[in-house]
Amino acid sequence: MNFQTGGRVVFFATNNLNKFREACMVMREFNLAMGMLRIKSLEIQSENLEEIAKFSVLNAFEKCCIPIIVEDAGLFIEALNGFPGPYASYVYRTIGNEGLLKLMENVKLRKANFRSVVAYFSAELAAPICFKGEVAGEITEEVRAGSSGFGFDPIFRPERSDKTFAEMDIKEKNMCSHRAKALREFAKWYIAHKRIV
Ligand code: ITT
Repeated sequence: MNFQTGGRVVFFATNNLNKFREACMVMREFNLAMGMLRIKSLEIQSENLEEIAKFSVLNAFEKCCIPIIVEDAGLFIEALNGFPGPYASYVYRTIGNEGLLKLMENVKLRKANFRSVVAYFSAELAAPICFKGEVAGEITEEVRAGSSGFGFDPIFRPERSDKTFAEMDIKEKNMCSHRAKALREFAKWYIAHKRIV
């Protein structure tokens, strides 16, 4: 692979193709391209998404030695005191959407939010830099899968929308998603920092 890209290609260490597709579309808004690096970066257990993302990006950088981002997301459900939070991946794999809906049976307060932290690291930096995004919404009463999305998308309906994330296409999800917001903050910083347009 040729890494002489003049900084116009941002490399994203992830194994999640859905996250990568969403990120590519956001980067295009800024005239940046994105490359996917399927590096299995270590994830620490922590209640803090920023801590997890910082650790992961340093670990990814050690493996690839090029400027790199990682993104860590969590779903925080108010009535469950923030569960599953940063443990979203494990909870999705174990009890899944149906299991979460079961935990929410007869629960009237269905407020939840998705949070995202993008962490960037390159050799020029002393420490990773983080960018955050958040979207408020609620957990639906049933799975509303639509034709798009992944993970908890079929049970999360963002505020001011009739649709779940899974009922939206990527463009629509990116208009309000936690990930798109964090990535836009990153892209603005990156362009200013790299002095590219
Ligand atoms: P990486 O390789 O990038 O770490 P991952 O799938 O492990 O991919 P995260 O740790 O960020 O990604 O997210 C954990 C899980 O949370 C993810 O597997 C989904 O089940 C869920 N999730 C994250 N972002 C989501 C989103 O935008 N919509 C729905 N579910 C999401």
